[in-house]
Amino acid sequence: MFNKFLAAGAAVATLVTAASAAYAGKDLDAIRARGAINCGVGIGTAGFMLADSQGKWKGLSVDVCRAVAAALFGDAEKVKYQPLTSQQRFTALQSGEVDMVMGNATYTLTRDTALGLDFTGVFYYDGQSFLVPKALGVKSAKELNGATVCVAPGTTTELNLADYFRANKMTFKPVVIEKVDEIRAAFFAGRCDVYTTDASSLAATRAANVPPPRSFDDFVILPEIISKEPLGPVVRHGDNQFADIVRWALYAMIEAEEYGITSKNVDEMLKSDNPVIKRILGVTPGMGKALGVDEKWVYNIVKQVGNYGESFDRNVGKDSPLKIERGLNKLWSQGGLQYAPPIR
Ligand SMILES: N[C@@H](CCC(=O)N[C@@H](CS)C(=O)NCC(=O)O)C(=O)O
Repeated sequence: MFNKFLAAGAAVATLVTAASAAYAGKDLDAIRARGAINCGVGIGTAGFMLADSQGKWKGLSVDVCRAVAAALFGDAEKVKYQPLTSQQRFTALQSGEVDMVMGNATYTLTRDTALGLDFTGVFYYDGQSFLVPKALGVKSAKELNGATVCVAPGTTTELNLADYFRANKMTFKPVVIEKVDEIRAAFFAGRCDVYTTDASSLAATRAANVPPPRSFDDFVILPEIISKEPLGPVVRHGDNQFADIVRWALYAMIEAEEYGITSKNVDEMLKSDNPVIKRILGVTPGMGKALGVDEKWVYNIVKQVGNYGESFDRNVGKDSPLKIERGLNKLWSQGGLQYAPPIR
């Protein structure tokens, strides 16, 4: 009787091994051989993805690339950043120029299917809004009939803009510009009345890009959020194991926040008696093996990058110039939408 169960167990074990071998794809092999991840990011948005004066990339989006590198190589520095415009990003991913795109890519059905890509989660729940000069005296997006609107091509922004104006029986004149720094320059030079994109990007633009003598207070973000923009990491179809690593690197940041594991206390947490924490940090082995990375993968992410809340606060939240509220990006246990499936 017992032997029967053992035999059945052995058969399952063989199946599992065969399945994981089949999923180890060529992208992951190439990344391992190269010793670094090629991460596509934006051109430059404060708090999310911006190279400093030393050329070091920083931000909440950048931290997800770093987390993937920490999981894969035990070293968050093993990333090569490739700045891409909204028009270039998905082609660069399809052609293999980058392994993942980590910026402000909205998770949509067509991108996830017809474009041959896979979204692995949502690192920031965003929505589209409008930035206007305060001097315009506009208080609501409903007052924008006839406005000239600066917008980037190849974006959900462009599509939502048309839908919103049509639905509200208003007209607008689009000024379509590919590079984000040129859009901002056009907007601040008055070539358009309004700049529309994700509210996060508008907050960054308002906090970091207003040319003097005007400042933050001379601009307002209108209250309407006209769309859902769940921003996620994106990979190509075809390498499930790499997709899994990208997916779980972000979940690990979120799960670490939920369990109170921070970059400051992670060494202390290694001594925790909590079985969940022991499993997350690899003190009880198994999770690393299942994912095909070192058992210390979450430890390395949290130690080198921080948990999701730490990264949020430091880059875009209360400890940053942007001061964005956590809002929808609070953990589910605090009324938000950030929810990681269990690491078990
Ligand atoms: N969530 C939108 C993103 C829109 C987008 O990429 N906007 C550009 C131009 S406004 C941007 O913010 N780029 C930031 C950067 O390149 O740093 C989408 O996926 O289409």
